Parts: sequence; structure tokens; C-alpha cells
Amino acid sequence: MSLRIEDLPQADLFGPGNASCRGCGAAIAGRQAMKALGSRTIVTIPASCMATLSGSNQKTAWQVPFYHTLFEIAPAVSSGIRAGLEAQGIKEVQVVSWAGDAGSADIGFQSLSGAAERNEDMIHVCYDNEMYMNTGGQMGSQTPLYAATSNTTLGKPTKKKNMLAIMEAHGIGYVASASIAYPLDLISKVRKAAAREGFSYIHILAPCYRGWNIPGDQTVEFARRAVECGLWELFEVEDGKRTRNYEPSFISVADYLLPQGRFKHITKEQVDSVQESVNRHYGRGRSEG
Ligand SMILES: Cc1ncc(C[n+]2csc(CCOP(=O)(O)OP(=O)(O)O)c2C)c(N)n1
Repeated sequence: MSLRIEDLPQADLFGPGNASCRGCGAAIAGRQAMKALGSRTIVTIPASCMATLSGSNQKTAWQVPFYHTLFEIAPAVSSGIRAGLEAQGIKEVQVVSWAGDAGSADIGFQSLSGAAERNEDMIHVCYDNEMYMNTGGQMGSQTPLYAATSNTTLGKPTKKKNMLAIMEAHGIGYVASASIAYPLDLISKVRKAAAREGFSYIHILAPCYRGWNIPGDQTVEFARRAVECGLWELFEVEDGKRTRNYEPSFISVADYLLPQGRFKHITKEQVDSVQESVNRHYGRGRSEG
């Protein structure tokens, strides 16, 4: 039976009192994921907004042990924690590295790839705001084509790197995409990852209102539009079997892109080319969407 909102625990193991901006997608993702992970969880977080907004020492927003790591090494630190737990015979603890898109796909990629290749018993969550937000909104490999950032002010000329495909190519047991606008899907996926042994990778679209230049109360709405227009597909790959978890309604990509300040310079031809790439991906005709 599929998960229902009333089945979720009331307690928030991440959240109250954190120092995030309003509508912060990363914080919403953290709150949702902790509904699945529960109290026997250890979280490692590299340099990022999430590390900063979590607080420190006695004042952390995590109600579980959390460890702030160097930027490049959260999955390596998680691997070490898992080894330490094993050495002490401690079982049934979830070990989670929780990193931004730069901490996962760019500067943190080597330790992520290494931990996946070793099939460490852990979950890596990438919360993706498509920019390096903690340092002022620079571009990275997860920034989409044409998006303006603080160092691609006229729009990024290259495409978003397909991290889900890269992680799938590691041959790990579980890879999934999620969006903060679909909490039950997100929580089910984290639960599934937690129930498995070995390495799982979950990539969550988690908009940032500052970087995306949208109203602060619209982050969930844009996380929804990204899915509904088909640019962010919700799927999972479990032991090599790929399942699409949601059929989008195919709103036009213009409805997703044009209201965002980071795309304010985008041309009609560019919007059309993005629409065509979505149509191709879903095998839809040229006139659709
Ligand atoms: C080796 C290293 N390089 C650069 C930095 C500076 N730095 C800290 S956080 C950050 C950006 C993090 O971006 P992301 O992982 O996407 O998370 P976000 O800030 O967007 O939440 C950078 C470049 C650092 N701390 N260490």
C-alpha cells in the first residue's frame, strides 16, 4: 500500500529553529527525509547552506548526531562512521551523507564515487538547488542550460550533468530522483533506501528562492512545475530496474522557466529547444507541450 500523510511520524527530527531562508528547499528536504530515517541516524554534511543553516554545538536543528565535514569528503566520513559502528558491533543505524549539488556532483564527487564503488552501507542525499548558494550563487555542473548565476550572468552555455545516470552507472542497488513538492514520493524513496543494505543515492530537487530569483513562498511550487513540465523526472532504479514514479501533466516548460528571474534573459528559441528536449525524452510529438 502506498504511503499516506497520516502514516508519517509527527516528530520532526530536523527543522524547528534552523537558520534557513524562508522557503529553503534544502531545509524542506531535510525535514521530509528525517520522517523516513528516524532517530537512529547519523548525518554528515560538507560545507554548504545545509551545514550553515543547521547550527552548531548544542544548537543544531538536527535531533540526531550530525557531523560537519570538509567539502570534499562527506561520503568518506560516512564510510568511516559505518566502519566504526561495525567495529563496535552496532547495527541498525542509518548513516547518511547529505550534500548540496556541488558537494555531490562537483567538488565532492570523488569521495561520493569512491563510496558508491565500494558499495558502502549508507545513503547519499544530494539536495540540488542547481547552484553554489552558500558562496553566492555560482554555477556548477547541476546548473541547467541557460540559467543565470553570479558567474554566468548571461546564462550557462552548457547542460546540466546527468548525475542520476552517472550514479546508476556505478551499479549500486538504489538510485532515485525526488522533488520537495512530492513529499510522499520522497519519503517512500528514503525509506526504501534505508531498508536496503549497500549504497543508495537520492537526488532531490530543492529550489533556492535567492538563486532562482523567485518569491520565497514559491520554492515548492517551482519544484512542482519542474516535475509537471517534464524537466525533472521522478524515477527510481532498484537493482537495475528503472521505474518512472509519476506521469507529469506536461505543462509547458515556459510556465516553469519564464517566471524565474534566473531565466529572464532567455530567448524564445532557447525555450523552444528546452521544450523539444523534454518532448524527445518522453517521446512526445513536436506540437505537444
Ligand atoms: C575545497 C573547498 N572549496 C571551496 C569551498 C567554499 N565553499 C563552501 S560551500 C560552497 C558551495 C556549496 O555549494 P553546494 O554544495 O551546491 O551547496 P549549497 O551551498 O548550494 O547549499 C563552496 C564553494 C570550501 N569550503 N572547500
